[in-house]
Amino acid sequence: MRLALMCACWTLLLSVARVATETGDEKAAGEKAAGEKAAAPGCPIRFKSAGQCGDGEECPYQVTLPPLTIQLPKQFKMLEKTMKELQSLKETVNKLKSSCQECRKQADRDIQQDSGEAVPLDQPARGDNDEGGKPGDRAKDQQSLNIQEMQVKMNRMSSSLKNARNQINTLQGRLEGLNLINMDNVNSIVETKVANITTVINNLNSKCSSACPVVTSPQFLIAPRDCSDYNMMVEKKNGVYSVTPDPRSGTFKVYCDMESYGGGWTVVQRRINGSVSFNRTWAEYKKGFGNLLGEFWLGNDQIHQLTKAKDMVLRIELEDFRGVREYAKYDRFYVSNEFLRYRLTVSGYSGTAGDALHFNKHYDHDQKFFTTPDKDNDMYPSGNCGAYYSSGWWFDACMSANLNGKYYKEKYKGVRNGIFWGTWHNMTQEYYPTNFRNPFKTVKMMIRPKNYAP
Ligand SMILES: [Ca+2]
Repeated sequence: MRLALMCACWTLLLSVARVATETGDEKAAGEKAAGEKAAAPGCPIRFKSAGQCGDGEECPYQVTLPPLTIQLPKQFKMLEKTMKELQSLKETVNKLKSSCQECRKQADRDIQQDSGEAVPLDQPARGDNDEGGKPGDRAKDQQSLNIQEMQVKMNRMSSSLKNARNQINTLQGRLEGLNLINMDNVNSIVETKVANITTVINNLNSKCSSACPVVTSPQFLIAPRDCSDYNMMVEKKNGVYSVTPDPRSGTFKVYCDMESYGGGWTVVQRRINGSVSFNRTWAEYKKGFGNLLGEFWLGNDQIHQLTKAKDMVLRIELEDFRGVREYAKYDRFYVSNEFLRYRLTVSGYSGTAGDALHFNKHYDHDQKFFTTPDKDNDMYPSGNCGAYYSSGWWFDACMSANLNGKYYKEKYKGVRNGIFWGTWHNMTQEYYPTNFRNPFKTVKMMIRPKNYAP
């Protein structure tokens, strides 16, 4: 609540000061001063002495405050409204009361009139036995007629009441009927709609089963994410297929091995004849190079997308020129994106070729970044392993495996920059730089979802 004083009060203070300087003896002077202040325009505050000051007593001055304006919250409007309504109710009640009293008076008057004329109804009917003759018979006849009229009226009223009652009953019946009809309507509408929908669905089903082409599996409606998604096809055939591991990154072609070890393999690298150089730049390894039907690197971006879309296993197939074939399988294989420099995550070895990717604590390719001859992300501080070994790979400092090395068709000496797998069965023979290095005839790196069921 906010109080607003309507007058500027410095004049009041001035007045108090002036009056306080006056002596209490001069009552007239004090009154005059009060008179002056009362006459002052615009300020309704009044200050006047109401008696004489004695020694040690307080002067009996009076202060008359101006009217205050008090602003009340909105809710008080409701109070005002309620009061008004109450007032109008009161008036209505009073009117009703007075009209009631009027009615009562009228009724009393009517009763008095009736009692003056009425005859008890249980008296025998008159006029039939003693016609004419006696004085007052006419009056009696008149009374009898009046009574008959009243009876007729009463009968009419009674029948009217009965009619009204019947009408009320009829209306009540209609109302109930309407309610029932409404519910029935709703039910019937719902039932009709359901029936219609069922019919439509049945029609569609019957049409589809007879006319539509065979839809084998809803998975075919979705773009295959890797070669394993093509496994539902009746004919499992090796070849180039389109995959979409991540719809945002688009579709690209891959070579699918649909025959080896249950099929469903997406091949990420292959060496078969040395027709394609793997001494390539970062940009080339990024988007892939070679020929999907021959030798190729699928591309680091594509490998990232594939290994990100599903948990993948990696299978490496190796064969040397002596006809020895071995494999290494890893239960987990993931390649990060370019921002993380295509870091390799590989673990869970099984196979026959040995775990060359985790050779020992000095040569471990797990969690290593990708390095190319033009981009050094390796662990070797004084040089670029990619440049030294003419390859793009997840070099440590530098390597115990490098499947992207040079393709030698014969054994070679010097820098071990050929395709290399450090746990190969005869590797101890080529330990010294003066010894011959054994080349590999074929290499294949392929991936498949971990939960794949052929
Ligand atoms: Ca380096």
